[in-house]
Amino acid sequence: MPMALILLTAFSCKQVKKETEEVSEEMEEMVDEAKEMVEEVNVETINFQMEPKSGSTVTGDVTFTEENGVVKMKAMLTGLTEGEHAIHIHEKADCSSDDGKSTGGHWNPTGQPHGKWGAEEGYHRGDIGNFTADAEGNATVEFETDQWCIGCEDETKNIVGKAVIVHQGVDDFTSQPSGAAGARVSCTGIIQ
Ligand SMILES: [Cu+2]
Repeated sequence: MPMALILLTAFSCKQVKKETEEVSEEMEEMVDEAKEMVEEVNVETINFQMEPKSGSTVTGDVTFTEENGVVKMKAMLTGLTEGEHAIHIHEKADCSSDDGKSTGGHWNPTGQPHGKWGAEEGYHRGDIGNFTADAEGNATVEFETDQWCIGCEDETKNIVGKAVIVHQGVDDFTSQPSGAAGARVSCTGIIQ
């Protein structure tokens, strides 16, 4: 083989190898991009403004985000009295009445007794619990669970069509069926 041909062969082999590497890098990038797109599609976020009830001034902003089978709730509330208050999911997305009672009782699709979230004796799927408002009447409530979903087929998990209710009082986790948490001071329907 003449020297020039040997060199040329060696060069083109190198070139092919380099191109192959470039192509596989490009493919990896495309796969990563596709994965990111799928993740974005799987994240669902819904947001609501809470309205005052029972003569209160309690308003707020509630966001539910579902990602990988877990729903996170974040409620930012203002206009509360300082101290502890209950927050629940109630069964109907109807905040039309002045006292918030148009939302019905606690959302309890599994027919359990009222209780503290996670209690062995049972609890409602809407039994979020209590939170504390500061001296300015503000509170941020964060909660997450895989026992809820946003708009899925499983009616024991689907929070759409229900309501978020903030109470003036504290949930004692024992009084049936509502925890004796007093007046409903803020309300929003969870409507997709
Ligand atoms: Cu309640």
